[in-house]
Amino acid sequence: MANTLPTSPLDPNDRFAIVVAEWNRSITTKLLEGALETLQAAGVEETQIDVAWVPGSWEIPVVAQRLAQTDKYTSVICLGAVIRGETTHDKYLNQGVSLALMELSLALDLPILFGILTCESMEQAIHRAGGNVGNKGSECAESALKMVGLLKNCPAE
Ligand code: RBF
Repeated sequence: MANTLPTSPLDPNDRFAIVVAEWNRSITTKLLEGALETLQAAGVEETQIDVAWVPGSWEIPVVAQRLAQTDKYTSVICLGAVIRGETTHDKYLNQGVSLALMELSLALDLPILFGILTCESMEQAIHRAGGNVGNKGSECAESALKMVGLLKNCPAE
């Protein structure tokens, strides 16, 4: 029988940082609300959560990196909404930010969650920020909780 690595329960010392972009604030506020509700429903106290607002999604990685490097947080949740415009700006934003966050997560061995919507339209974003496709901020927080619990049982080395 294969051995399934267990998931540890939350610890009062677990701390969560949320980095959220102001750009498309009507969407990102909902993503943040979803993330906060999910963390708190799982038993995370407000005092265990720090939120940092950045101007746009492009600025998320540097702040996520700064927070992740402190060793103060068990997870960093990144929230933003990139919506395609008339130019290819969104492509560079999405590629740059997604790659930076993945590299950061691997380099620091920390769950850094990618909760940045990459939408074709505002309508798509509304659906994913508490609309008929759920709340991706909330789903991102659920993933953070699972990763925090699992990594405690993944052998290091
Ligand atoms: N930031 C976002 O988080 N979502 C966007 O959809 C978005 N679109 C942008 C479109 C243009 C043309 C520009 C110049 C910036 C946009 N930004 C967006 C802001 C970006 O993340 C960053 O804050 C600025 O480029 C300053 O570095």
